[in-house]
Amino acid sequence: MQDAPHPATAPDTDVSQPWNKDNQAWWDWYVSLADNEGEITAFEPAPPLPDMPLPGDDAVIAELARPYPLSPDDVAFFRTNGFIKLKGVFSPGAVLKLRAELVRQLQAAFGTDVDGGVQDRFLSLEMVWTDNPLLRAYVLSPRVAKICADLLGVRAVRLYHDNVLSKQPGCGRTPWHFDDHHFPLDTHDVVTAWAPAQAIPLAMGPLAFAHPLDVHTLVDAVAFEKSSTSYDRGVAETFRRHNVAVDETPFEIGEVSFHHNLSFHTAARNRTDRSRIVLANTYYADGARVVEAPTMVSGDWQKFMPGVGPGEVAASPLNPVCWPVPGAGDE
Ligand SMILES: O=C(O)CCC(=O)C(=O)O
Repeated sequence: MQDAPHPATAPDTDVSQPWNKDNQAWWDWYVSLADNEGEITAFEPAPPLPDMPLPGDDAVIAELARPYPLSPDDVAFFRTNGFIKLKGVFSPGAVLKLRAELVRQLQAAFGTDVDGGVQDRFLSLEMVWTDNPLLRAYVLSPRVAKICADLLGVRAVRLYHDNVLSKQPGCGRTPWHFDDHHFPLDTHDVVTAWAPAQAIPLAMGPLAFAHPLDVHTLVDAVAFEKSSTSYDRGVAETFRRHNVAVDETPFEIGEVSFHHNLSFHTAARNRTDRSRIVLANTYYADGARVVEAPTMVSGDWQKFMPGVGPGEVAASPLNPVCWPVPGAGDE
């Protein structure tokens, strides 16, 4: 007979309770689950931001509505690998404008100079689109949402939520995970558009993807542990043992990645002197329902779909259809 685990060392795997703090507290908890070795002793200078005038709002809004030339090879790559990085989704001007607005929002929310040196933290803001017309154009962008619908092969996608993510200089790794764990939706037709608000060199911690998509099955047996780095270490060790390929490459300005909710991903520490600011928006196939039993790993999900309960269709006023554009005759 096997010994029962000692209570002091038993893994802490029960995530069945709801998350009862805010979204920033969720991220503070989540990044604490990453394995980080050693101190960062020297910070690399980040590449300079492009020196150019910011475009006007109307020009950016028009750009964000124009279709992107997605090829059949792009779609095939995404379906095999669970992610794709596409260059030129945003113009350099649209990226600079996004960064300026996100820095303003982060500074207002956290009362700190977001670009002012080492702060070690992973800052997050959500629901920035509801009362900010410029950010709404980025979050509800027909250009981005059509890419998501075409990658998934679905007719219509809704917004799950927006997510402003600022990995401050000195902040540690993002632990290995897949988003199926996070989003309480009963579908796998879910994709996140991860849009950097500057170029991201390797030293800044670009999002990195294990591939092909089905490598998630290799780590099904790794138990998620909510108060240690053991899940992150278990996934990394399993991927190493199976020689799983990982795409960890820089993002050029305007490049956006798209990942499926079964795609395993991670991001390295930010070893540069500038915050790594990203707008990560998640979209899902219209018609999806909320799962019966969301967990604490789904964080503040009710804030993103108010009034929608477990088992119900996820279609609150905060989950608009982003593609096809409502009222544009393509519905
Ligand atoms: O920005 C990061 O480091 C993590 C983001 C992420 O995991 C996601 O958007 O799915």
